[in-house]
Amino acid sequence: MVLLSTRKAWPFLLSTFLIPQLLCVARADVHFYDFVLKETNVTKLCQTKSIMTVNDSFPGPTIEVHKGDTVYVNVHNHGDYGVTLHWHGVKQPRNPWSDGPEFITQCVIGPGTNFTYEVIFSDEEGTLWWHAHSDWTRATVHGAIVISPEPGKLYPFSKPDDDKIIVIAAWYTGDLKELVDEAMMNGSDLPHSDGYTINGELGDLCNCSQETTHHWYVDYGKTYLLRIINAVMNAELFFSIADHNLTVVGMDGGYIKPIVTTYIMISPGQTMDVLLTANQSLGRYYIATRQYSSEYAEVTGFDHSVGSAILQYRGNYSLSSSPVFPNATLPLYLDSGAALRFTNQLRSLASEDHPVDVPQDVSTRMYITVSMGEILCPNSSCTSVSGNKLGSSMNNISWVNPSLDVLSAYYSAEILVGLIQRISRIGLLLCTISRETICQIASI
Ligand SMILES: [Cu+2]
Repeated sequence: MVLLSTRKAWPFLLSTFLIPQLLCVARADVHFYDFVLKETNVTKLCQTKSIMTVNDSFPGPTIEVHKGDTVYVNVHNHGDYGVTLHWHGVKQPRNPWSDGPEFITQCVIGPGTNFTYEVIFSDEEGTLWWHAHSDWTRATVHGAIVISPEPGKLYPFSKPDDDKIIVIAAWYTGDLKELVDEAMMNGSDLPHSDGYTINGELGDLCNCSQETTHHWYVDYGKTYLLRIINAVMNAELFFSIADHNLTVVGMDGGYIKPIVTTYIMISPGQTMDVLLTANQSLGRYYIATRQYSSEYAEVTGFDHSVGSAILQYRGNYSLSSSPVFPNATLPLYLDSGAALRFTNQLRSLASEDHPVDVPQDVSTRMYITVSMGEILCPNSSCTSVSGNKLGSSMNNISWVNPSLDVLSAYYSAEILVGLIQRISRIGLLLCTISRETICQIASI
């Protein structure tokens, strides 16, 4: 047997094992973004108000990566209050410090300070989004994350001709921070929105919104990949485009078995990848969204407005007086049947190239109760209808903002335990060396 010296072994090892392996590994890129958080004046529903934005835009900038890339986002807070950002659906294995939920993995990024997030992508592919994670700041501080297949890899469907991002958000005419603070103080129901925006615009069905309606221009015959994001605070939405079929191919950063449908139902925080072929007569068609509520308005009240945008074909033709509306395909508010018919079809793609490893063996069963109840106010003195405060809990424990984020508290506790273990180990060693003299010092 021939032994190689360490120095000689390196080139041999490199050429035999490492270089071919490196060539097989796809190249992961690193991207850098600067996000400047600041207040910006916006006029909607005939009223001007100031909202928190990133880089002056609503919705905020899109992050574009390939599967497996890493992104560094330097967040500069030029706003009036502390905020954190969260990378919704990015799993970030072993990287919890960059996850972002306020008081869970970090304290707020204070006004006048900055913080750099390291966002590590692993098996996500498709569409996700990022958003603020402090109180209700995510209403206006959010944007899309587009994750393309690794370079050289294909989609599990024919390559679309183009992409189109659609971000749906809720609009509140009042100062949202004040409204939420007031509701939290009084323990009353949280604010209901006054309209739904598509890519930042309410659409011409709403007051004072005629001029600013979002238009999406398409070419006849092309197939587009719609990346739809429900960025509203707390409402499920129906979504439909007049006279056009939708083929849902992805959800929450993963692929699904294709669903051909005339509408979707999308939950808050959810994303869907949808193929649309522009194969109808040249003209204008409404893209419309409406809240799905399983409760009657008299119970909680909800936003009855319809958010809209316009799909418009390019070409020479005369425009009809008004675009076609998806009357037949956009379900009504209380249509639970339509909601279930859609959600019952959702299945992971689970193909050889896109496996889904669902654990088959359950080792621990956990019982989790999420509930909403009332916290009694003395003599029903609170201002809500019942005189008490609404309160939510998990396993009967409510959340109170701590002075230190949970992850730091956990990490510090781990360090403390480690330190104590190390000290006691040193103490033990010293005791063995000179039991009589040093042990006394170590135990002080
Ligand atoms: Cu989220």
